[in-house]
Amino acid sequence: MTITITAFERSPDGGKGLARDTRVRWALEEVGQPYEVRLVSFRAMKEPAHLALHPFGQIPTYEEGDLGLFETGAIIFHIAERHAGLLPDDANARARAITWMFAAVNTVEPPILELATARILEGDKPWTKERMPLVQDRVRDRLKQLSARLRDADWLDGAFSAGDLMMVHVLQRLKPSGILEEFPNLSAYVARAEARPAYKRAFEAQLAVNKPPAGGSKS
Ligand SMILES: N[C@@H](CCC(=O)N[C@@H](CS)C(=O)NCC(=O)O)C(=O)O
Repeated sequence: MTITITAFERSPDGGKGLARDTRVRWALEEVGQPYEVRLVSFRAMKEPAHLALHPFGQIPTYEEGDLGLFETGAIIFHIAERHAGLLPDDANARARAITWMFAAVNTVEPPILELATARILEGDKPWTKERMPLVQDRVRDRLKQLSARLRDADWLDGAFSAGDLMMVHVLQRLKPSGILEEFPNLSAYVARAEARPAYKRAFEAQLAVNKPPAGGSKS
C-alpha cells in the first residue's frame, strides 16, 4: 500500500532537516519502505482538506490506505511496529525503546522548543535578554541528565532504535545555540546518527525540495 506523507512546500529552515517530515522520512528509510510526499503550503495546512488529516494544521501527516495519522511520535511508532529495524524483538527492550521515544518528545523537546521560540519568535522582545539564560539553563539541565545516561554508549539502550531516531532529531534543533557542543558525547551521538545511510537519504530528500533553484539564491 502506498505511503504518503506531507511536508512543507517551502520549509522555514531552508532544508536543514529540522522540519519534522525528516523524522518520518528517516524512519521509512531505516525500515526500507518507499513513500510519496505531498507538499503543502502554509495556507493549505490551515484549510479543511488538511485539517481533516491534521487537526492542528501542521505537517507531517501519514496516509496509508484508509489510515491517516498525525504526530510524529505516533507515526514513527506505527512504522516501527509494522516493519523490522526500529524496535527490538525482546519485549522489555522494546518497551524501553518506546520509553525513549516518549522521553524525546515529552521531556527533552519542550525546553529545546522553548529556546527556539525565545530565539526566533521572541528575539525582539525587551524581556528576552533577561529570560534567555533561564531558558538556556533549562536545556542544559536536560542535556546534563541525558549525557549522564548515555555516557560512552553508541545508542541510548543497546542497538539503534526509534528512541534514538526521535532523540537525535530533537537534539539537532540545538545546533545554532552551541549548547549541544557543551556535551561532547551528545554531539558525537548526533553525528553518529547523521552518518547512517538512512538518515543521509532522508536528509537529501528533504533538501531536494528546499534547495534554491540552480543559478538563483533563496531569499
Ligand atoms: N507534535 C507535532 C508537531 C508538529 C509541528 O510542529 N509541525 C511543524 C513543522 S515541523 C508545523 O507544521 N508548523 C507549522 C504550523 O504549526 O503552523 C509532531 O511531532 O508531529
